[in-house]
Amino acid sequence: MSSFTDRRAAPDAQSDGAAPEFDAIIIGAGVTGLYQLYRLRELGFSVQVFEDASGVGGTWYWNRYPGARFDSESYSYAYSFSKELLEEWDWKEHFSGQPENERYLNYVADKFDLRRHVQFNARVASAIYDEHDKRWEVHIEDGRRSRGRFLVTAVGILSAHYLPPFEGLDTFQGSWCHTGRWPKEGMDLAGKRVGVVGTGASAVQLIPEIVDEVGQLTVFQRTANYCAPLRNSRIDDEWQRRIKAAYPEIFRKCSETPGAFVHQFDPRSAWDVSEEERLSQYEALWAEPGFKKWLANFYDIMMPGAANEDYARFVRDKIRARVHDPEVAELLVPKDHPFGSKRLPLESGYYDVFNRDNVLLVDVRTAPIARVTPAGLQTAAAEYELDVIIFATGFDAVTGPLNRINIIGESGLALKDKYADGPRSYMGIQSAGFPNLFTINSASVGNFVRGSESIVEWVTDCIAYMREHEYIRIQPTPQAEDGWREHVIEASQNILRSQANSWFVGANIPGKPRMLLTSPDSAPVMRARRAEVAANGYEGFTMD
Ligand code: N01
Repeated sequence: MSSFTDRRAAPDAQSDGAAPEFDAIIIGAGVTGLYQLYRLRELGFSVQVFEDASGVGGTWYWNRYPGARFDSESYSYAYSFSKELLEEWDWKEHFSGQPENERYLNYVADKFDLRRHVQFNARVASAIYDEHDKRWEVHIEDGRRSRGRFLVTAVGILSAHYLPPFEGLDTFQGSWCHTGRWPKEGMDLAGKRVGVVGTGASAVQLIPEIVDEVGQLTVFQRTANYCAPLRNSRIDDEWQRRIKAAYPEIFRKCSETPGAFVHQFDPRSAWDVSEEERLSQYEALWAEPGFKKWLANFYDIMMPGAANEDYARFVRDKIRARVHDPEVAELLVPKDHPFGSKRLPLESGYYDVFNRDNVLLVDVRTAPIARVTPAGLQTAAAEYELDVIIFATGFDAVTGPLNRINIIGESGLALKDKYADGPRSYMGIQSAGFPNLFTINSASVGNFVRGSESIVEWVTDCIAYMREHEYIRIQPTPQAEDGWREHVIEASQNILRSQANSWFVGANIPGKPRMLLTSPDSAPVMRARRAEVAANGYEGFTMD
């Protein structure tokens, strides 16, 4: 089968000093990278994947903190491309945990013989576009190099972990880690005085899992979150049969919903029904597992306005009812952002933790963390002695993992300079001046697996189209890119995801420009938009 490389340098050419050549280089062997590799290889392209970790899995490799698990139904997070895989794999829990998710991705890598295309422990330092040869040259930190006609960054949206630059961390006498870089060998927490900084989805999963093991737990909270019960359970044989029979229906449902989740909004407004009926629906959904209470509720709850605030009141009361000490309860009740404006953490015993004698909640909004000391953490009000500090402080989302690689396009333009005022791309997929670079991590919406599958398929079709028509270079026109940026800025003004200071808009990272980092459009709209662009001969892109 013909490919784009002319084989001047065969894939094993490293020994004579020349960089091996491939049709495509993929950065990342997580959910998206593995599928992109599978698809391109299926079409006969030569592909090299570079992965920083020692194994596959991406998010599910790095986030091995106790309690890490899917917050969407496991079966809605499965790859849909292989009926055989769907048939073979038994999800053990409705919301599957990190160890099983990592096992699943390893199973996929083995089943489809993907591993031999992946170089592990290979952190990409830079990717430089060679304008003369029209190829990307990728440099690994340890000196390895490879060249590819196409470069696909499957680096995830929440992979660049963020550690606030607290002074004094190097003086701390205890041990510390970030949830997104939890050590493979685990952390020794038994009987220790443990501090957790942050109360986002990671901390909300972690805290109830470790509370029995630690001696004393101190939670440093800057912003209270709305959290709802996960209600996880094992999948029994009968459920397993039902899931397997329902896969086509599950994927069809996901393809129709705004966030590609399995739940569909109630088409009624919260005000279409009586107060009694409204409350009864709130209660009924609250008793259900997963995101139903968020994504199967009255449609206007997920829009800024009165219905959203009505539901926020309901959730606040649910929190108050769980926490015995009214002062602690009030601290845990969010009041400064709308419900659903951040990704809703799903909890399993989170609020009950704060009823225990060995748990202390520290408000670092009124008395911020000033520094790390040799003995613990110093806030503006007091010093807290700790043996272990766990930073559950989030991620430099979407653009962070790209900016940590030195990506240089045409005329020496650095992607991080181009992104200095927020991302500049066409549909999140490509950026002008960076030919043949597909930033697929930036284009996903909602349920990550569902979202990324369709992007991978679009990129694969695009590369196949180029081969068929003998094009060797694609990039968006500056006009298409400007139009997309204007659209993102305008359309994101009035959606919930822009209303809080979260990673959605880069507001969790000091100094990062505030802009919606993913598409403001729903998953079906994005899919239709991409399909139309392709059907019109890749309108908005130039190919030569
Ligand atoms: O990170 P976060 P996360 N001083 O950014 C606090 C996905 N996810 O890792 O809110 C004190 O939400 C910060 O405080 P504030 C999911 O999409 C999915 O928890 O900025 N505190 C906040 O409390 C999620 O949205 C699953 O005021 C500081 C916390 O650190 C995304 O990952 C599970 C601070 C960071 O919360 C990120 O979640 C877990 C400072 N200087 C995560 N700096 C699933 O279930 C930061 N904080 C699939």
